[in-house]
Order: sequence, then structure tokens, then C-alpha cells
Amino acid sequence: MRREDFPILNEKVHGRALVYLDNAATSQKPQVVLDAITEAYSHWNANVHRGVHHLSQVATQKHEEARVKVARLIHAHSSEEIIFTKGTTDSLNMLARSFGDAMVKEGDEIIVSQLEHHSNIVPWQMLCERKGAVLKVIPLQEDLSLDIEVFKELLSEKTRLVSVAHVSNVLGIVNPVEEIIRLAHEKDIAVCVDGAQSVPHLVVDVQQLDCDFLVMSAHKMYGPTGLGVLYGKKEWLDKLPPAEGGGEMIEHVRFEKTTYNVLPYKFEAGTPNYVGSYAFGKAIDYLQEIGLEQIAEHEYALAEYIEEALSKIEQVHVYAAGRKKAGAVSFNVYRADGALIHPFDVGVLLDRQGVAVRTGHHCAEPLIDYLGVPGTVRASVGLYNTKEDIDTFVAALKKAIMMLE
Ligand code: 7TS
Repeated sequence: MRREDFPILNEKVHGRALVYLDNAATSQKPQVVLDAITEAYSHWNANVHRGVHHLSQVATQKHEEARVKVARLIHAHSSEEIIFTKGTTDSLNMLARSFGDAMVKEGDEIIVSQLEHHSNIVPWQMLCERKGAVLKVIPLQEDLSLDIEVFKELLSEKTRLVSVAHVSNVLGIVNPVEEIIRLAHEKDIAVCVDGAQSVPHLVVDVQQLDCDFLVMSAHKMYGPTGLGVLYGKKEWLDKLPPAEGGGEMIEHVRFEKTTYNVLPYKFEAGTPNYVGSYAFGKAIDYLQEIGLEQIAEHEYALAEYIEEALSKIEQVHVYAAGRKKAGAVSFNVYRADGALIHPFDVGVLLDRQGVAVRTGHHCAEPLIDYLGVPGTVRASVGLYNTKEDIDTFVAALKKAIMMLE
């Protein structure tokens, strides 16, 4: 699927054609996104929302058009509900600060799950420390799905917020966020969905999900680094205080009292990444031109193809085997005597053959501890990957296993 649009895929690594299977960490950028960045700095760079001069107005218009594109991408009710941030991590920290300041007091509870990325754990832990609140964890079942029965018991009058990943960055499996949101809402509890791994691989509709908040990163969906989104329902964003102070987010500043700007600017202190938002808008156009559903189907099929191939290698153990995976497959390799071959060693030997995968804890140590291993090897796909890429990866893996056994 349109491999030729991504210049970096022509690079050679250790003299081999690059096979890039680390898309869950970050995706590569199509030429339209690279061109957008050059165009912005070459033709209309100026600070937004403040100048009457021509360039500032052009920059402002392009930044705001991008906001509308993001709103349409995730089916938000309005672009006022789209706050630009630096990325998923920044969005979660901002939410923990803002929601935490306004809504969480001593003895209250926040619920996350065992399989979260660190950025959906640590900001909530920090909030709990500030407020004397308690972090509760949805455990996993044997098949690595979330234990919804325990989740139901965790929900109580003390629960202020549930924050869970839509798609696990390690296992690639899709969590039942619709059910989690329904159950939480029955008790008037707000839910934040970590969409870092779902928006790039699924068609996400925040109104249909009915989530209160959703966070995501542009760099994982063919856009630039340093840009992310915090989506929040307008009712919530109107009610919550800004997490950061500075320019842009104010209406009037007096030493006695400062009043805040309207949505979404109330949450966007300082000069925003308007070049990034413009380039991200171009990435969204590009994805929509290909078709989000076609991309999702292509990636599901590739993940299935990976799992099928890996399951034929005796020494390989695939995690959450048999479950549908949105883009990522994690596994480990074992010697005939049952000893684990360290994922790092597998990763290095794959790299020597031009295959880029991620190894280690994937910023999800509680999950890796639960699996009882030092880490996993993770192959994760993007729209440009092909069955040939997977064949090359599997052949390289077999060679690596022969060398390590
Ligand atoms: N949440 C999930 C589910 C993620 O996968 C990631 C990044 C983040 C949050 C943080 O996103 P950031 O853009 O702010 O860094 N995940 C990964 C990964 O799996 N490998 O590298 C980064």
C-alpha cells in the first residue's frame, strides 16, 4: 500500500533493505507530510492568533483547519473539543493535573489497568500522591484480557475517573472500552481512553464510544513528532481548570485576577505547534484518501499473517495468541531446554539483517512483570508494510534463532 510515498523506506540498514516493523513506537512520514513542514517554514511561518499581518492570519487559518480535520477524524462533536498538546504523554499529564485539581480529593480513587503504558500510570500516581488519592488496577485474566468482573467491583462512589488503553501497545489486543465506558457511566464516573495505539489502526468515533476524554499522538499516525491531542467532551472542558498558564490561554491578565480564554485555547498555553498541526492535517488527508477502514483491514491481516508464521516456529511463544490484533504482535523465543533467549539478543540479530522491531518492556513494566519475562520482541505494522516484509522478518528470525540456540 503506497510504499513509494515514504522516502525513508528506501534506506539501507547494515547494507540491507530496511524492513520497518516498529510502527507502534513511531510511524514513518509520507512525502506530503515532509513537504508540508518545508512549505510552512518556507512560505507562511508566523505566530498564530496574535498578528493582524497576512502571514499570521494564514498560519492561524491553517492551524485551525487542522483542528477541524482532527475533530472529523475522531468524530468529535466540535473542534472546540480538540486541544493540541505535545503528545499522548503530555495530554495525560495535562488531564491528570486539570481533572485532578478540580475533581479529586483525599480518599478518592482512579482506576487504570495492568496493561497500561507508563504514561497512563505515572501521571495518575503523581496525582494520587498530591491528593492522597488511591490508584486501583483492573487485573488481567489468563488470556490477557481485562477482568471486567473485578472492574465492576472496583467501581464505587469513591471512583473519580477510569483511564484505559483502547489498544495495548505491547499485545496489540483491543480492550472492551465500550463496555468499560458503559459500566462507569452507570455510576456517573468519567472515562479517559488512551487512543495512542487505536486511532492509528481503527476507526475511532468518540461520540459513539461516549468516552469523556481521549488522548493520542500525531507521530504514531504518519504525522510529525511533538504534537498530540487531548479530546474532551465540552461539558467537561468547560468545567475543568487550565493545567498550564501563560500566553494564548488567557482572556485578560491583571495582577488581581486573570480570566481565561474560551475553548480550546484555555488549555493551550504558549505558542502552539502550528507547523506540526498543519503537517498532521496533511497526514489525516492522506489517510482518508487511502481509506481508514482499508488501512485497518490491511493491518489486521498483516498482524494475523505474522502470528500465523510465528506460530509455526516451535521455539516461539506469541502473547495473547489467537486474539485479533490491531497492528502489534509480541513474542519471545525459547531454547529447546526451555530457557528464554533474551529479547534484546533477538532484536540485535534482526537489526543486523535490516529488520527493525522493538524489544524490552515497551514502557509497560507492570504488564511485562505480570508476564514474568524481562521483555518481549514486538513487531508492529503500518499501512506501508507488506507480506514480503513479514516474510523477510520471519526468515531473519529463523536465522537469528539458529544462531542463538
Ligand atoms: N499510550 C500508549 C498506549 C502508547 O503506546 C504510547 C507510546 C504512549 C501512551 C505515549 O505516547 P507518546 O507519543 O507520548 O510517547 N508507545 C510507545 C511504544 O509502544 N513504543 O514506543 C512508544
